[in-house]
Order: sequence, then structure tokens, then C-alpha cells
Amino acid sequence: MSNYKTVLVTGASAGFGKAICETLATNGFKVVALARRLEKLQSLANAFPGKIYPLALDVRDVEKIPALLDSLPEEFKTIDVLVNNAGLALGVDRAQNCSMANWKTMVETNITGLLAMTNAILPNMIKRNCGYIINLGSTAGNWPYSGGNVYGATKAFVEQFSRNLRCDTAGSAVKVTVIKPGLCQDTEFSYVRLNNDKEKVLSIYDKTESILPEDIANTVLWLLNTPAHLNINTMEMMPVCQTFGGLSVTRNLDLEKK
Ligand code: NDP
Ligand code: 8X3
Repeated sequence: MSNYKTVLVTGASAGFGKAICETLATNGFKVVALARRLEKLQSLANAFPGKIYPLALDVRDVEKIPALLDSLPEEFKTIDVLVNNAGLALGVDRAQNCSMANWKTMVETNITGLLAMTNAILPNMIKRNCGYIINLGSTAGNWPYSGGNVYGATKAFVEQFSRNLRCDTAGSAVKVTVIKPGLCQDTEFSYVRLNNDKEKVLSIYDKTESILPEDIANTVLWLLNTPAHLNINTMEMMPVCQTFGGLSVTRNLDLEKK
């Protein structure tokens, strides 16, 4: 039996976040489902009457967060678990060809939004000596690849912030875990990243069996049921079909200044 009752999931309108909400609601948790697209959250909530509360917010609107959390109905107000899942990658270009606007959006969503949610919710967890923060990092935060530039860097931030939170929550019962998945299919992630280019998206997952949203949701459910004395710091996961790429070497490299 989990210690926790109420969970707030960011990025709940699609992909991992939606699957996490469904799995947790099915398993007796009360869930606040947060994202920008209210209609998607509403249909999720309709499928679990009284168990899921839809909350429309762009996590980049950081100044709105405290008042919005304060406006939650009494039965959803005391957040035991925060799943900081909202996030995105934009583009796969090399750094020298990227737009600053895309970099800013990734930083503001993956870092600033996550910080603002944590900043608003963590103090009450400490006060109540009850809480769990689960952050979605990525293998991209550990394993660099061309085109991963700012996205991977934001996920490296998420991992180090999660580990630093473990230091700051020391002396309390509050837990922190960072989950770092690799290749995952059946979410909107690659559509967002590749500007809805279906052909390119399908080619990424062609002839693979990648991680599924329910794999992540079941992992979150398992984490919430670990014994009170146990903290899982980091979970890196890949599908069996994926592994490390090795180091690259450019042959006949031209080093002349132009
Ligand atoms: P999806 O694109 O399927 O879902 C992303 C969710 O985040 C959506 O619900 C979206 O909802 C929400 N979101 C995006 N921007 C904002 C914002 N500014 N404010 C509030 N909500 C926002 O992605 P995944 O489910 O695949 O990814 C979830 C997390 O897991 C991300 O952090 C991602 O980086 C990470 N991850 C994904 C992997 C993958 O391969 N899929 C692998 C490793 C990590 P809306 O548009 O309605 O706001
Ligand atoms: C998503 C995994 O490899 O596409 O975080 O960056 S990857």
C-alpha cells in the first residue's frame, strides 16, 4: 500500500504523462493532470470521474503556478507526489544551425517550468514530512549525440538538480527519483521534435520495439509502492534494441583556417 494519495503529473495530455495518470487513477490515486491542452485533459478526466482533476497551465508561466495550485479543490490540494514530466525537444540540427527561439523554449519548459513546479510544491512536502518528486530526465542527458545539444543539456540539468534535491531533502521522508528513458514510441515527442514530419518520425521507430508509455507508467507506480525507507535515486532505461553508440572519428579532417 502506497504512502501517497494525491499525485500531480505535468505533461498529462499525451505520452508518458497521460499513461501515468491512467495507471495511477486505476490504482486508487487522486491525480491532478496538468498540461496546456485543456480539452485533452478534460477527456482524460471524464474517463476517471472524481479521480482525475484537469489543470490547464503552460509551465513556462511560472508566476501563475502558486495561485493555480491554491485554486485546486480541497480533495486534490494536498500534493503528495509531483511527477515533473512536461518537456520537449525541438529539432535535431547541429548547434551551429539551431534557432535561439527553440533553445529558449526547451530551457524554459524542461528546466524553468520544472523548477517552478518544484519550488511551489516542495516546501509543503517538507512541512508535512511526506512527499515524492519524480523527474523525467533522459538518456540524452548522459549520452551525447549530434543534434542533442540543448535538449540533452536540459536533461543533464534535470538529473543533477534531482541529485541535489536529495541533498536538500536530507533529514526528511521526502523522496526524489530521476527516470531517464532512451528510445520511446507511441508518444508525441518525436512529432513535436520533427515538426510533425510523419515519415521521419516513423523511420525512427522502424523495426524496433521501443519503450512504451505504459512501461514508464508502471515504473512510476512501482516507485510509489517502494517501502518508506528506500529511495531510488536514478533509473536509466533503454529498450533492449538500443545501446551505446561508441565514439566517432572523422577521417581526412580538413584543419586549415578559411
Ligand atoms: P509527449 O510530447 O508525448 O508529451 C509531452 C507532454 O508535455 C504533453 O502532455 C504536453 O502537453 C506537455 N507539455 C509540453 N510543453 C508544455 C508546457 N509548456 N506546459 C505544460 N505542459 C507542456 O512527450 P513524452 O511523453 O514522450 O515525453 C514526456 C517527458 O519524457 C518529456 O520530458 C521528455 O523529454 C521525456 N522523455 C521522452 C522520451 C521519448 O523518447 N519519448 C525519452 C526520454 C525522456 P500540451 O502540449 O498539452 O501542453
Ligand atoms: C528522448 C530520448 O534519444 O530521443 O529523451 O534524445 S532521445
